Amino acid sequence: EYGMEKPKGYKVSFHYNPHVEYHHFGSSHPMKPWRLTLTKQLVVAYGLEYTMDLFEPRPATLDELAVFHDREYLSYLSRVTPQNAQPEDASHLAFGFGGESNDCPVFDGLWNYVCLYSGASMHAAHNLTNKQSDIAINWSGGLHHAKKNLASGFCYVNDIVLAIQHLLTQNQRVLYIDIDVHHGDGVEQAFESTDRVFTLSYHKYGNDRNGWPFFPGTGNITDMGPTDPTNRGKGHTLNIPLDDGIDDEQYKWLFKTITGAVVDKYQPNAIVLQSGADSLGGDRLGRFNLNIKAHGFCIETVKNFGRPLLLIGGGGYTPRNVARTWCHETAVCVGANLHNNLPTHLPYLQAFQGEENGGGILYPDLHNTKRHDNANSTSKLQKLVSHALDNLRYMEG
Ligand code: TV1
Ligand code: CA
Ligand code: ZN
Repeated sequence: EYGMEKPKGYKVSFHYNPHVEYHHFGSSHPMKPWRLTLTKQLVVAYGLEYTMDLFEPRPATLDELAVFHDREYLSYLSRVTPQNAQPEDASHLAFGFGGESNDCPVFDGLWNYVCLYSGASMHAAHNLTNKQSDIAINWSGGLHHAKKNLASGFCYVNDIVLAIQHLLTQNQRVLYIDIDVHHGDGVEQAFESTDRVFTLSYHKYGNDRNGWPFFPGTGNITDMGPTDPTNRGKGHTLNIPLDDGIDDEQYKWLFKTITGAVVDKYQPNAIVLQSGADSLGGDRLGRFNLNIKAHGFCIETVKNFGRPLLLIGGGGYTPRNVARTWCHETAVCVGANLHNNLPTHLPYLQAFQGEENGGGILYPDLHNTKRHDNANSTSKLQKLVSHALDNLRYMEG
């Protein structure tokens, strides 16, 4: 109990197909797959590749994606190209492509891109079920908004749902935790009617001063999934709505308290952790004020529960800080400490030089890069925690 024993060494695997990097959503689109290039470069430069098993997974097949998604949707997704797309077409819009926001554009190689990131999450899940790994990592996945017949919020195929479905073949109970700044609505919805998956999402919730909800607009504390007592999924959804500017100490306390209570009560056989890096301070789309080590504290906390862990990426729109965070979290998994000075043999070191904040270092102070005043008072957070713990009582039965 008090740290007399040697810390357990975990077997960690890294699942990554470098072809994902070559895909572009469009120059003005905030989702930049090249943040994955930067992440891999940092991981290699720090020598972390020698501490894990590396895999280059093949793309998923249409049949594999059809375990969750509708075939009509997949058939459209697999055929649509920038050349043949009919932006005004009713099914194009109904499947979530294009539209006014253009959150989900049709770009060259789209089908290949979705098969690559999904294949990596499924391969990682396989490694956990054959017990080849204790922790399996796929930074290219985590696309939590996709629905079975709908692209939404930069997500076309829900690799998380597919990975959890695989884990359910060998595990009675899977816990899903989501620290992306956005609500993990697609995963929540996919498993709303089962007690074999518990979904827990921390996110920004609420309207801006013009009355627009923060995307996707769902996930209030009272949003607990089905309320019908005959529904097996009742009480197996927990949402933690947060306000702008939450800081390291608040988030760490909240995360430890609530996640700890969920694990105690639910006793999951495996955990899936979506580690969206848009909850960092200074993110282009996010509103929180977290530093890299506070974000990494969540990964460390979950690792210490000692259950098979699938760690996946997600959002993150300030590419260098995304790479820093996911490199740090890879190190957390293998139990390594990284030097704050970036390795001098880093091929992309130039990319990390001369930044306004944090040039040449791994752990810049992100608090002041883009100020969001902290609208989370201690008393509001205390009420939120007691409401959350109260919600857990609906789980039984
Ligand atoms: C094209 C070009 C698309 C520039 C989208 C920001 C863009 C956004 C763009 C954008 C943008 C959103 C909405 C509005 C709903 C729409 C990976 C009423 C500068 C997991 C997805 C956020 C987050 C979607 C994904 C959101 C994830 N924000 N520039 N779009 N309509 N969409 O608000 O959870 O991180 O912003
Ligand atoms: Ca979230
Ligand atoms: Zn997000």
